[in-house]
Formats: sequence, structure tokens, C-alpha cells
Amino acid sequence: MSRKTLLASSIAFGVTFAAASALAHVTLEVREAKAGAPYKATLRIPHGCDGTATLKVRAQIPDGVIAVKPMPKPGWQLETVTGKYDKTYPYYHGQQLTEGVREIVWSGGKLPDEHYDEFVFAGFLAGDLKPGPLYIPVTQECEKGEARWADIPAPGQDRHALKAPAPALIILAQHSQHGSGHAAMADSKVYKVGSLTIEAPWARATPGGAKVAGGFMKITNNGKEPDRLIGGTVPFAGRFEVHEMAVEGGIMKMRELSKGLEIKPGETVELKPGGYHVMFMDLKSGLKEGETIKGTLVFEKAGKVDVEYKVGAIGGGAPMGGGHSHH
Ligand SMILES: [Cu+2]
Repeated sequence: MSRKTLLASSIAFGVTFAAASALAHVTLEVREAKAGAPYKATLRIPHGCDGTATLKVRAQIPDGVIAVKPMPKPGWQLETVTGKYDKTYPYYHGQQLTEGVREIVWSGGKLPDEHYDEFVFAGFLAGDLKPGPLYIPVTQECEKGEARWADIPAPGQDRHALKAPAPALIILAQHSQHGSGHAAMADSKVYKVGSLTIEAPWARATPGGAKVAGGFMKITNNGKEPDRLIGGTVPFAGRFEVHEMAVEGGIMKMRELSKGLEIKPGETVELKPGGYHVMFMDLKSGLKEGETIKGTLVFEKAGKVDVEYKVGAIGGGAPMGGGHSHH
């Protein structure tokens, strides 16, 4: 092969590569997620800019993605730009988050065009995120030029027609509030007390010998005054507590809300696996899937109300943070 041919073929190769890589966008590894849950974003960088190495990657955090923490990357420096959120978001510990990381910058590394790499951050998808796409614009700064992955489709436009689409995460509808194992909830009941509405109480079946079980429901305050869920009873439990989930030392744990769970006027608070829940403690007997259990709930202002819990499958719904490892 003459030198000339070699050169010609490598040019041809180069062209093919450029054409192929133009199709490879910056994308998220996991492209669907539920609102009201943690999310790990893995941004996949398939190539540089026009054949040159990537030196910096910036990710913009959209509204509704809160409590963001970037994952440090060997060989890269990490910077975050923090700022105010578009509004106040409820989070674990009954915390109200008003600000946090809005942009992440990985810099000082060098990702050659012919290599692939991933940049990761963890965060929480706010419970009120609307189902549909959520865009995470990414900018790659390279030895020569930059690539901005920030195009967002206009209404009716096909995302795939975009030249440099922003990585998209599809927020899934929470049509089944209680996750799987919950067909029985179709005929769920609504209870009223004072200005409160309690919808579809349910509990999880317990494995043999379990001493605790979780109860879940939706509570809406239609009144003008805040109220609090402060307690309740079920006949088969020694104690009844109101719990929240909180991250402690990187591990999700549950703990008692000693002042109860506030339901503000006009608000609906959902008790669900992985979030607020009521806890039946010191169980005298287990809960079996399919049965109905009677109990009461006690509110600070509205007082006492009788409810019935439907018992769903063991582990039905989202996992509760690795079991009941509290107390
Ligand atoms: Cu609990």
C-alpha cells in the first residue's frame, strides 16, 4: 500500500467516525424515573468536540431536582454552583429546601475524543414534578470549541430531530401511588374528619415474626388551619407512631415525628413507602395480604377517626430503606 492510499483511507475513516459520532449525543444512562424519589444521574459522554478532547463538563440542574451531590471523579476537579431553587421543596427530616446545587463543573481532566466516560451526580426528584421530560443541559468544553447539549424540543417537535438535544429524563406518572402489589387499592375508601380527608389507608403484610409494620395513606387538609396527625391505634399493636424517613450517614432510616405530621391548609400529604408513614410497633400478630384491619387515627384538631387499612403484599410499593432497622 502506498503512503498516499494510507492517507486517503485514514481520511475516509475520519469522515465515517465524525458522521457516526455526530449521532451519539450526551445522554443519561437511566432515562426514566419516578417523582418523589432519589435519582442517580449518569451522564454519558461519547466523544469530544470535532475530534478534540473534552477538558470540562458542565451540567445544569433543572428546577425540581433537589439535594444534588456530584460524584467526585479521579483526575477531575469538582466545582458546584449553588443557588436558590425556584421555590421551597419539602425533603426528608421534614426539612424545607430552598437552595442547593444548580450547576456542576468537572474540569482539569482530559477525555480524548476516542474515549468514553461517565459523570455522575445523585439527587432527589421533587414529588410535584410533572410527568414528562425533564432536561439536564450539558456543556462539553474541549481543546477546540465546545459542544452544548441544550436543545429542548418546541411543543410538538420530535426530540430526535434536534441537533444537540439536552439529555432528557422522563418523569413517570405516579398513577399507582402505592407501587406494585396494589390492585386492591382500586376500591379504596375515603374517610372524612373535620376538614381532613383520608384516602386509601393500606399496610404491608409482615413476614413471620416481624414486630413492626408500616401504614400508608393520603391526607388532604381542605380547611384554613393546619392540623397534625399525632397518633392512632390498631388492635394488634402495642404502640402506634408517626414516622419519617431521613438520610443519616448516607443511610435512609426512619424516625419518629415527635410532634406529629403537619398537614397544612390546602395540602395533601402522602404517606408512602420510603416517605412518611405510620408505624405499628410491638405487633402481637402479623398482617396477612388481603385482610382488612380496623384502626383509628388521631389528629390534633380534627380529633379521632375510624379507618380501615387494606393489607398489601410483603414489600409491596417502594422499598423502605432496607427494613425496619430502627430503635
Ligand atoms: Cu417506621
